[in-house]
Amino acid sequence: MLDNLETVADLLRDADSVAILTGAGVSKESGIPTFRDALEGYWATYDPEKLATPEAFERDPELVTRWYDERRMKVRACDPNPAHHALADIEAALRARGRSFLLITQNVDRLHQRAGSEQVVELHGCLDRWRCTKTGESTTDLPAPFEEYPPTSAHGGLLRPGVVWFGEGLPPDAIEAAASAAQMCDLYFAIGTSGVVYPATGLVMDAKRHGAICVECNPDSTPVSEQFEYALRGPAGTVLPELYALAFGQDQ
Ligand code: BV8
Repeated sequence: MLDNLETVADLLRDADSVAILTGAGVSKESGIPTFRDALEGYWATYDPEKLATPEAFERDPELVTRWYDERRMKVRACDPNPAHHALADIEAALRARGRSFLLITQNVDRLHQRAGSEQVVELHGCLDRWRCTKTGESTTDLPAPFEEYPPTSAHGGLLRPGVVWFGEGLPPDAIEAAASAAQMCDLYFAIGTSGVVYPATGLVMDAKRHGAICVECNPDSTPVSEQFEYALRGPAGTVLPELYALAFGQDQ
């Protein structure tokens, strides 16, 4: 058993309000490479942080929309893994006890929602939603895969992915809900995130400033690991089902 797992399970069972930030590591065991894993195949020579920008789209909309459409199709072919299901189970167990819960994700794959998570805030948008650069209208009702690159809307405008690129502001309602949950919670988790992207990574400082106990779940340490009272050093797909069973298993 991992160090700290029983202690964290006790904290989770007794928490009044829980906020959880997830990153690409939670989807790794679904077969989706993490954001900073070396890109595969054709994309191996590209830096995702350079591709995920308005400048890259401006410079080469065909390249960028191909990359995002390949990721959109890859995600559709993948399924939620035990980490996603355990997070949905934890949410249900806390709700059954009248506790508050928010899942704040940086992920753009919607696997949390496909696993049954309901209280989910998407800080960085999602791969299924694309926006017309001419009208600003966004939709998820799209051919999959696109027939042409860059895809265009019915209004003849270029379609761009409905994600937040580097240098773009996060959806105000999303970051406000996330910051409020971090400030109100008494237990905060960061799961499967490398802790390098802001403002998402900064949420742990909000939680700490307001007295929350903070737990990091990641096989590796991160640049913000010292902000966390507890570390669960293992893969989310193993750690989270064990955490759920220890915290709530007997009562279910
Ligand atoms: C903004 C969508 C301002 C696109 C992404 C301070 C304050 C504010 C901004 C900044 C700041 N400092 C710097 C900035 C600028 C920038 C930033 O943070 N740069 C970094 C690189 C230094 N931030 C921004 O630009 C943000 N915008 O602040 O704008 C503003 C305000 C108003 C008006 C205009 C502008 C926008 C950031 C959003 C960028 N978009 N994604 C896409 O997906 O293509 S971010 C991208 O990184 C992904 O969304 C990803 O989710 C996110 C974070 O990465 P991780 O999820 O952590 O994934 P990663 O691969 O890095 O790590 C995976 C981890 O999992 C690893 O630690 C690994 O050990 C672990 N792991 C592996 N296997 C497992 C596992 N864990 C558990 N279980 C396993 N099995």
